[in-house]
Amino acid sequence: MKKGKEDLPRRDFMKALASSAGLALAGCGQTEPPTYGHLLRMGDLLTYKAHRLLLPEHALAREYDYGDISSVPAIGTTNPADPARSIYSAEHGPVYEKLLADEFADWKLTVEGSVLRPAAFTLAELKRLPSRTQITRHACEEGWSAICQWTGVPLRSILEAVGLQPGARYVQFHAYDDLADGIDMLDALHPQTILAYGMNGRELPLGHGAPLRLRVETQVGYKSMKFLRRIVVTEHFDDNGSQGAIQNGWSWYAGI
Ligand SMILES: Nc1nc2c(c(=O)[nH]1)N[C@H]1C(S)=C(S)[C@@H](COP(=O)(O)O)O[C@H]1N2
Ligand SMILES: [Mo]
Repeated sequence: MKKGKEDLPRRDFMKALASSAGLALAGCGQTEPPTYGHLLRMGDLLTYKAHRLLLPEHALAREYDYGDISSVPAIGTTNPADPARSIYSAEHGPVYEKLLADEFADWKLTVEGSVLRPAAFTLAELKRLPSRTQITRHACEEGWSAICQWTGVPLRSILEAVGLQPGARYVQFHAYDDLADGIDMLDALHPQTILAYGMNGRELPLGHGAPLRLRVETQVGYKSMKFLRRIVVTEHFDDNGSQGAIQNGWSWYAGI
């Protein structure tokens, strides 16, 4: 029997669809975001492309007034030194415990990868850089939201300080509970994307990611990584293997 269009197996059709969207289905690792080779992630890709197409490059998330500030629960990891937590790193947990005991005097944020001048910043160094304070709504993927004031250094300033290599396209964040996740360069250079060390006018509390957390105001809650230890700039999309936040079934791109 001649193979007509109708006979094209569904799998082949989906493959054709995927490759027409410019995706490599076979093999993982270096596929384009945010499907990383999974057919079921096609919806994520549509959201990503639609946002990138329709929204002005650096459209600002809404900022609120002091009076709007609400209480905010501490969610997920609230102390990376606690082995009883569901996410705990036997390697980084004990390191965090020591840093916490010394009030982060020896803490440093490493910034490396596709950069011209890899560096490590102390908290004092970060606080000496020009800061940004913003009152924004944190929207958790689980359905709650809260309004909070964040103070920190724009990620853009750090990337400018270390200098991006020409092929740099993604920024990956590594935390003390061993979670890892990334964002693209557009979100990384967004003026409201900050590395926050202050919350509601005080030092960032332990449960909320001390001493430094990411705030990505253009995406939902889990993209704002707490307890930062390392930033890696990459040329290719990276799902961060078993440490990747997307292994929980979350979307890599969760724009709002
Ligand atoms: N390192 C790390 N970052 C994290 C998490 C986590 O468990 N570990 N939880 C995420 C989720 S799901 C949310 S909603 C926010 C919660 O931030 P909060 O505890 O300040 O409310 O942090 C995000 N960042
Ligand atoms: Mo969340």
